[in-house]
Amino acid sequence: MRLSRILLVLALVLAGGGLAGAPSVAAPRHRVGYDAHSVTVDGRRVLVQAAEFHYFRLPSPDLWRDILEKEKAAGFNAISVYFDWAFHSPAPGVYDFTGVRDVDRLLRTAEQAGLYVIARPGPYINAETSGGGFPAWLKLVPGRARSSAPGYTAAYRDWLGHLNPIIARHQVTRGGSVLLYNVENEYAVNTDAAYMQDLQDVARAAGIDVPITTNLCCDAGSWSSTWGSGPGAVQIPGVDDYPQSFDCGNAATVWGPWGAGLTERVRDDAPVFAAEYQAGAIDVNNAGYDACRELTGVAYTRFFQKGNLILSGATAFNYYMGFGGTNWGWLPQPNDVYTSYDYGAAITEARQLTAKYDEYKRQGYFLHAVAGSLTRTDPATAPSAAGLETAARANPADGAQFVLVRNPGTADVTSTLDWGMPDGHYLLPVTLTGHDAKVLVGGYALGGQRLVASTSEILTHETIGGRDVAVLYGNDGTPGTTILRYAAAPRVTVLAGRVTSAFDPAAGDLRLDYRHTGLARVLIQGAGRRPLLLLLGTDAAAASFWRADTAAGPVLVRGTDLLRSATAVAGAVALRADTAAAGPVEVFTAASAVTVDGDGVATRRTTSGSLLGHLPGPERVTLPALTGWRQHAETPEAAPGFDDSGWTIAGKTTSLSPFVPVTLPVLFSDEYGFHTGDVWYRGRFTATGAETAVDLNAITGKRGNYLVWLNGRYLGSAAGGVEADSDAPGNPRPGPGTFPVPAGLLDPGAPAVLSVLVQNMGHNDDWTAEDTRFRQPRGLVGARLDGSAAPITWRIQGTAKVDPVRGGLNTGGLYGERAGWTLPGHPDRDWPSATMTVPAGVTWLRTGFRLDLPAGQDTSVVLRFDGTPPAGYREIVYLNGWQLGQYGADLGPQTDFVLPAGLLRQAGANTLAVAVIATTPGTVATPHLAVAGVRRGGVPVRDVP
Ligand code: IPT
Repeated sequence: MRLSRILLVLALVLAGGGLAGAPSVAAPRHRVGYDAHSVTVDGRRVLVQAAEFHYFRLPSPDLWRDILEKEKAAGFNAISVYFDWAFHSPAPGVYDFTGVRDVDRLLRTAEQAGLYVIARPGPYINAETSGGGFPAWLKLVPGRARSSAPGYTAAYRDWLGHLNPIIARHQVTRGGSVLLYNVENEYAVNTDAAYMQDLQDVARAAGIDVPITTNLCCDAGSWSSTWGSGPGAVQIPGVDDYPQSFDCGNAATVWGPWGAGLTERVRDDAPVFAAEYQAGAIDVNNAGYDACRELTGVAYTRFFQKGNLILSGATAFNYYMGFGGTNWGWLPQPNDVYTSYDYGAAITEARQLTAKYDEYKRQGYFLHAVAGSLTRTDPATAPSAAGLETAARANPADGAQFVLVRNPGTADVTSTLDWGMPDGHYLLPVTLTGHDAKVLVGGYALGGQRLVASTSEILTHETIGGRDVAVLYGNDGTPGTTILRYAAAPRVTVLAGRVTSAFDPAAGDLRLDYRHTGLARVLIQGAGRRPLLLLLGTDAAAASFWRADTAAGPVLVRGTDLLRSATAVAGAVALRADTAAAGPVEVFTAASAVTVDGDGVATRRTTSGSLLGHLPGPERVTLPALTGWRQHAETPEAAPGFDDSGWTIAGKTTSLSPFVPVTLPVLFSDEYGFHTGDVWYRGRFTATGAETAVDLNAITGKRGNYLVWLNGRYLGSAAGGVEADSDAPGNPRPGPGTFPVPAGLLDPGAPAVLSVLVQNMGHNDDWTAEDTRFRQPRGLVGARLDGSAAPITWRIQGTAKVDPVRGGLNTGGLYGERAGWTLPGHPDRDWPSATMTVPAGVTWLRTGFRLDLPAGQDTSVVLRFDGTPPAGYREIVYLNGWQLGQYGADLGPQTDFVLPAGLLRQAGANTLAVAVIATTPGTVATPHLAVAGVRRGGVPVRDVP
């Protein structure tokens, strides 16, 4: 390691707030177990509520904390994390776990946020990442991938040998937060039990002692009966389920085409685990991620996710994705995704919270509140309600009932719930809008109260300052009934809203009837129970609450746009919270004073016993215009005289790829160690003058193309071959291009040079565990001259060297990339002012801008192209050297490219570089900066070195 690198690593370690990897000495160790009903920690049942998060899709480690705090604030108690082998390993034996790859820091951040972790190290992860997480160099390792073949085994053992010790020291059993360890991913097609067993043996040998799980594809029977027992079987099998499909283009009408979304039980001795439950979608038909968010929106979230919990009895789930992030650099697998991996998730790529987030919070708080009962239930007799579907589960020990009521149709249904339970038999009016679902609770110990039944759903209940505070909710305008039991008539004071109450002394039932409008407040006192403040609101009112725990008990907060944490400090409660606008804040707390982000808040006590104050909003943000663009022509490789003597000779005649080259030599770029981004070829031959055309074949992956020059003359471009071409015997010549040779261009007997720029859009995944798919080559796979048999000798050039900070997936082999034109320090003062008019080939644009964004607030900035993406060229965008986006009509619908704080210097100078790759001459679009969201608060974000 060079000294500068050592110093850099040291700086990163110190910036991370501690010595990477040092186990925290005082951390308590815990026991993780499980039975047929749930996972347990120290014998206590845990309802695992996980959101999937990919650190490798958010290249700014301080922002990991932002997202994890947002997941926690929605009620999730866990994240599920893939570890992307390719992201850490640019070459065999080379592993990087520093900077944006510092997974030790990620796991520490999860611990600090109070989130369990489901660790998913693959080796295969799918996840729409290039190679499905396999580093492209694995294409050159003999032995079928995802099997116990020796070459593959040695490779993945090396990966896990680096990663497992980091995961191991962060296990719950050692005071960390890794709760489960997931081997492989949807190992559905191959059936190599020895491989599955070895992954587990390797993990155990590295000290992994938490339960091992795997995510089965689609339904429990998809591999073989040995999933339940026998070699390769895991302790807690999980099942993936995507009931809404990925048809974002038809979001308005799609409803469960891929099944009812019920997680199957795989083993009788393990809990039902929804290992990946759909919470968004990849945008396979370029509809845009807002359409994917609609496809998997609030109605879906209520109907399917609530339904699954009660119908399947799952007590562990992982919503895929909680936050999708960005396929920066050459991270994406080319067939299904583009730069954005927003996924239509509840938290957008620009880190903004959506209506779906509100729904997660309503469900997440509920599950948090009732977990003690809901983690040990059996199916129970369901109440009936005409026109509605019902199902129920009950806890045999405490008798609590959880009743699913859902409306399978699209029209509103008003019905009567005929509900028999230990506390009595009730007929209760219910109204459900189309496709809505509720989980109602009866016979339940709600804090110090007895909840007989309610047709409102529980958001949460807390014991705060010696009284219970419960928040119940229902759709705006619908009726609600809540029945509580008392030995004698309690004192009922309606503090706000219209609520009628009646006490039935025979049953001991206090019945409250109301309509859900705004937020009604009822104080119930006496009758031998501690006081209860009942807050009855609409869905929107429920979503306005935030909860957090402190050492002095929980707090509830209304009026902020996020509550990141709460701490009890000497009679006060210190909140970390975000606001989108100035406005009132209400805090339900035992404390007598409130601070927000360190500032005292003047408050007064309300009749509800809460503290009411006022919070400021964020400052207005103005972003600079992007001006002063400079332009530089590129593509010197097209010129016949270009010096390629330093390039690699491409002369191999054999390859490990099952793909048979159309012509020899083998020109597959991976064979020569060029795995990422654009690759140049230069072929030399002696002209005869009889050449009529150049015939090429190239495989780029979907959305790729290649550009061809002969003796410096641009001949045109063609689309590269795609994934399907690897296993189609009837299509032995993928990505064909025939380029007529212009008359007079070649002199008989003279040397001629063919220059070809081939885009490698990323590597196919290996979902089907077939080498044909994963080992499909990239680059030229055939080259012939029509009219001449003259041999062509080739040289190849790709990425010049791995960027020590940004990693092996950041840049490809464009001249500007090899020469550092992407980097902030590159001297571009001599570049002429941009005309924005470009010839076919590669042209670079650069500009700089300064930001001085207000401190103490979170400004999410995007680079925005106006109008629809253009045909004929694509733009690769680099911010301060980091490749953050690819824009163009044939790449997808994306027009906004997130510039994450940390990579974006929020106070200082920034450099934008854009590589324009044009297949035809034209005028290019220039982007501008735009704000995707502003909040007062946020987390401190330091510049990524
Ligand atoms: C499931 C994969 O396990 C996950 O990695 C990701 O690719 C997801 O799909 C789609 O985004 S596979 C399932 C859809 C069959």
